[in-house]
Amino acid sequence: MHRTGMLIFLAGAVMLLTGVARAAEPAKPFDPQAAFAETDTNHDSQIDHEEFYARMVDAFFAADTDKDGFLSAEEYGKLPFSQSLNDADTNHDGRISMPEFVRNRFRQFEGADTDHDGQLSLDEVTATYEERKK
Ligand SMILES: [Ca+2]
Ligand SMILES: [Ca+2]
Ligand SMILES: [Ca+2]
Repeated sequence: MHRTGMLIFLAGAVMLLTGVARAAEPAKPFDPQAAFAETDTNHDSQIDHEEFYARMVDAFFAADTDKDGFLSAEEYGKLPFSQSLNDADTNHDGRISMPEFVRNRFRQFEGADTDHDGQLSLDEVTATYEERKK
């Protein structure tokens, strides 16, 4: 009994802390150019697999607002480049796990890499974003 109460208390405390951290960052509309600059951590004007993976992990945790380790349809739908949930939900449990998310986004990476050099240029990213918006 006590143990359960403590766990609920801890979960509440964690949510409170992440909520406070989140409130410090103002919500802004998705800007492919800004996102590109943030993702290109070594500033070589290309997004390689490693940089992309780091960004996707960050995106997953930021989108998982209830911190249950999965993205619900609603959480997933708020992310840029999200298509239908079914497209990413390979085990069909109605939610997106981190491996499902990363697999889905790497498929998009391959699709966006039109010159097939294994990296994304800003042109490749913006072209894909403009394409998706239509
Ligand atoms: Ca880079
Ligand atoms: Ca799933
Ligand atoms: Ca490329």
